[in-house]
Amino acid sequence: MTEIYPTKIETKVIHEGYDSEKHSGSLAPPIFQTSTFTFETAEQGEKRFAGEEEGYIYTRLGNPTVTMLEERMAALEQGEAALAFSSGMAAVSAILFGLTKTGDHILCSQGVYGCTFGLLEMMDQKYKISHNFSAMESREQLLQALRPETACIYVETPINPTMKLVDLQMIAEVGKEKGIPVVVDNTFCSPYLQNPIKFGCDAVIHSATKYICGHGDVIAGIAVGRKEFIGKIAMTTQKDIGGVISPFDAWLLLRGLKTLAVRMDRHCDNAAKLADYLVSHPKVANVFYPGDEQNPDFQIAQKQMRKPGGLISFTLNGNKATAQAFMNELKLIKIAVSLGDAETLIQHPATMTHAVVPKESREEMGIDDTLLRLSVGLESWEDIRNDLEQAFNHI
Ligand code: LCS
Repeated sequence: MTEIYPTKIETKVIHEGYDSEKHSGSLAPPIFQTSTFTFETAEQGEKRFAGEEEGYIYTRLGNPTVTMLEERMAALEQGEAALAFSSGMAAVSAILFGLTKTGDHILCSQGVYGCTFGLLEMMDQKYKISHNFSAMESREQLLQALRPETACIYVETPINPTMKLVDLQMIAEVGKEKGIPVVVDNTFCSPYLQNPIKFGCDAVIHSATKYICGHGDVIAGIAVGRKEFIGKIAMTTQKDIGGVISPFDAWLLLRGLKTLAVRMDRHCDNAAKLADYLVSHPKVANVFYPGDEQNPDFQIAQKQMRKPGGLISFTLNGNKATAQAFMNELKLIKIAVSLGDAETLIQHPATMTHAVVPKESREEMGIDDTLLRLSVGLESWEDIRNDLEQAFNHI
């Protein structure tokens, strides 16, 4: 189908990976709600297990509805192959365990999602796979942070929740020179805003729970990369640890993806207006938004992101109690973790998503006690602003 027409991402999110002609003309993809697949003969079963014949075996090893999602995601991220998981963390852990062994080292961006931090700590304590963090602000700084045993460069950009950026092209070039795979968690952008593989990175991870789903009703993850690498993950960490997605959740993601482009445009337009509002608000100390021309990462955003995204972090003049009081005054905006939903959500990273990170490490990452993260939703931006305004008036 790719050869016939869909070339632009707005079209691919709707059509890629599904051909209604092969499914009785059903416009919506069927849900293959089955755990296993029958073989015509014992010999056919033997061949499928031996990898000598194409075909499904058991849903932990593959399922047609899941394949549709994987093909769509591979195309959207400009990768060769994709794998769907039961959560973003299942994807992160499958890739990190797949790339490392005892004695190896992982070099991370200056900040990662709290549970990724927890996973890295566990890998260090239980399996002696070490890690450290680098701001990766220049080629020299990155080269200095690498070790002979570095087996993976792991990057979030924008970083959750500080919104700092990492130059993907620079990292990919260093990774290639040194023969170290570069893995990018692209959750904050979705494939509509940023495609790390295009810049030379090796693999992309998503918490599909967020923009890919878009409706706050699924927990899921995706990994995209070269066919050989993804095939190896499928047959090792994914198959044997088993964090696979259900066919129904894969179907919900296929449905959510159809509106990804229009949703992202609205998230981004709303966020740009609200960032302007927050920057000029006297009760706001700092705004962290890659579309702000004063942001030190503005040039990187221009280079690698289609638009600056739907997330804004900001600090308040005051302390933790001020931040919590502000949240408690909000009426339309919901206090919740997660992001990328239709509803505008606000959370307090120091006590929520990044509470597992020790205070000292949180401060190194730039997570202040007054830092709030706003996931701008699809509502009228004026209604969101009015809610923020009335809450500011109460603190
Ligand atoms: N990577 C990033 C950048 C994330 O933000 C998250 C979840 C994950 C991976 C893990 O994905 P999950 O297993 O939850 O699908 N981030 C969350 C957040 O910021 N608030 O709640 C969850």
